[in-house]
Amino acid sequence: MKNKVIVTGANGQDGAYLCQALHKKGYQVHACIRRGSTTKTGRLKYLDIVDDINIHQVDITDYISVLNLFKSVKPQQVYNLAAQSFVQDSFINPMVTSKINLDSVMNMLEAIKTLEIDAKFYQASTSEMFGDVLSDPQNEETPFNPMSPYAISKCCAHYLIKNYRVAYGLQCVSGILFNHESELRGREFVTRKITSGLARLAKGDNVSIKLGNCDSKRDWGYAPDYVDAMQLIVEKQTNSDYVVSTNTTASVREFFVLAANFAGFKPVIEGEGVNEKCIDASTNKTLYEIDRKYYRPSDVSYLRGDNSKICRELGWKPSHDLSAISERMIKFDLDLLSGSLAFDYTI
Ligand code: NAP
Ligand code: F7E
Repeated sequence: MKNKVIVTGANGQDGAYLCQALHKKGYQVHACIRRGSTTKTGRLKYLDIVDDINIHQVDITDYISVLNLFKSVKPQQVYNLAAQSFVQDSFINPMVTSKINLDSVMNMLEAIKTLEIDAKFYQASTSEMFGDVLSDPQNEETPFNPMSPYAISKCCAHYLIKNYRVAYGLQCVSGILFNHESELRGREFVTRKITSGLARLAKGDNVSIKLGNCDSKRDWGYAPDYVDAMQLIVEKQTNSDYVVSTNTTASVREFFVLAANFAGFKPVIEGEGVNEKCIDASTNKTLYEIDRKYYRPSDVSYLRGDNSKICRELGWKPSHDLSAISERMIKFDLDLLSGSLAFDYTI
């Protein structure tokens, strides 16, 4: 009989790639999405796996719904990827963020404990937990210093996982993943906002991209690599947490320049602070300007991971550098605009 696996957040960036990878490996995939006025399966459709997996409409903040899902499926593995994952929104909606990112984890751990299911549980922890970093680079031993309601909700969930592991012997692990991007990244995140905006400008639009803090530095990797890491963490059964990163760091500005070159522009940065802008030297077109509305009440200014534990113990390594990631994303966004790809992940 096939191993059964539940993936929450299945139509998110990571969830869709994970469902595809697990299906290819022969797992019976139970994809959990939340109910809406339309059934949102856009990314799963794009990856052409909707008909190969079992889709369940479950709001993970509701304990009874989670209990019923776990009772009916009796999974061997659970990957909890569902989240209110947009840091900026967590300052506007801190309570919803906490309910989705923390209470739902409690619901799932309680369901596994109550039903006495022999399942391995994976939690999507995040480099945002390191926040205003207390050492460099950041690894499994680095203390947390969160800077947003999002990061705080993820820290609490992270400690909850540790507690259920120690107190009840549950097989639950966390991957502390640094930023990872792809063609399927949501458009509100800065990399995709940049590549979709540049594609629009390259096709003749004249409205510049509005950005916030371009000094922010992130350790950016390629999402399918990180989905591979999640599976290694679960399948190798070490019951230990792992940092997943590329060990490099780049600013939002540096990402923009890389992507703008791939989109055919000659980007030149002018000005400082709120007066900073980027001009295309060939056409004099403004590519980006700063809009204070994208500044966060408190931001994480610098992240760089240390992936030595997962590389050494599980044999993982990243396959794409930032240049390759931005090239892929630009190509995808240009193809989308030229109509050669039919893809709408919002439905
Ligand atoms: P994403 O694209 O935002 O996907 C999150 C998914 O969760 C969405 O499909 C969303 O559904 C779903 N969801 C939200 N609330 C729900 C609820 N109440 N019930 C059921 N489903 C719900 O995020 P991602 O980039 O794939 O990230 C996956 C996970 O990794 C998240 O937990 C994120 O916090 C974490 N993480 C991400 C990164 C990164 O760089 N991508 C790094 C570290 C950790 P809707 O589409 O209906 O909103
Ligand atoms: O911001 C700055 C912004 O929203 C990156 C999530 O997947 O990764 C992601 O969180 C940086 C920040 O990602 C804009 O201030 C400048 O410093 O793309 P982001 P994030 O906040 O790092 C972590 C690991 C997760 O766990 C999260 O779920 O870019 N920035 N200008 C901007 N950011 C956005 N979104 N939009 C701008 O216009």
